[in-house]
Amino acid sequence: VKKEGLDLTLHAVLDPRFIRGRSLARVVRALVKGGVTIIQMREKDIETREFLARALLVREVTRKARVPFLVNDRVDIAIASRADGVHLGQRDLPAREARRLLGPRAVIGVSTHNLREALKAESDGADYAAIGSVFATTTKSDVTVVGLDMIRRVRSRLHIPLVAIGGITPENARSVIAAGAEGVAAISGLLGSGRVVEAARRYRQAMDMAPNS
Ligand code: TZP
Ligand code: MG
Repeated sequence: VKKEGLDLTLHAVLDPRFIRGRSLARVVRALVKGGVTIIQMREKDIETREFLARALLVREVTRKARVPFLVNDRVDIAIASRADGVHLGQRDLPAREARRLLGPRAVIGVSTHNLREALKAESDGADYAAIGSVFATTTKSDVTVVGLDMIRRVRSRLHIPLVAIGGITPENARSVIAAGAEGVAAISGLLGSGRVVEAARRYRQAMDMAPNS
């Protein structure tokens, strides 16, 4: 997948707590069918071998669907699974180091919470910054809610695309885009119900109707 054409509209984060007993491949196929434009795999409590096995499975499905596949935190898993790139937190490998390891074609995103972190991600060579938590969420513990104002503030100073995360629903997605985000990322809103295709379609409809899309 070429970065120039990278579509950040709807970023699905696969969190195992929201997959539970379901088949990972089926969930990914449903997300793709519903119109997500990026799939990111987030595994916090898993051994490396198992992470790689699951990543290879997601890689297989996303390759066929031509949807970019990113691995959260783990540059090694991204390389081994032939992912398109990584999504890094503030305590993970710095984007600059990830870029050295992955090369110019890899997609590198960084989680940020304020203008300073977003500008640092940009100067480190990230392709996009995620900003959050925009709204309240119970999916991640101890998050700081930054609100729509933070999107406006960061957007006015940042040159790379901005993705909003945290409590984003089809209902509030429009406000996030209006504030300046290029796309949205979601976990519970996409995976929290048994109807993943429909959930993704609702987000897509909201995004397609949003002001600067
Ligand atoms: N980073 C900031 S908020 C968040 C992450 C990973 C959780 C987003 O989950 P949800 O269910 O879309 O609010
Ligand atoms: Mg991380």
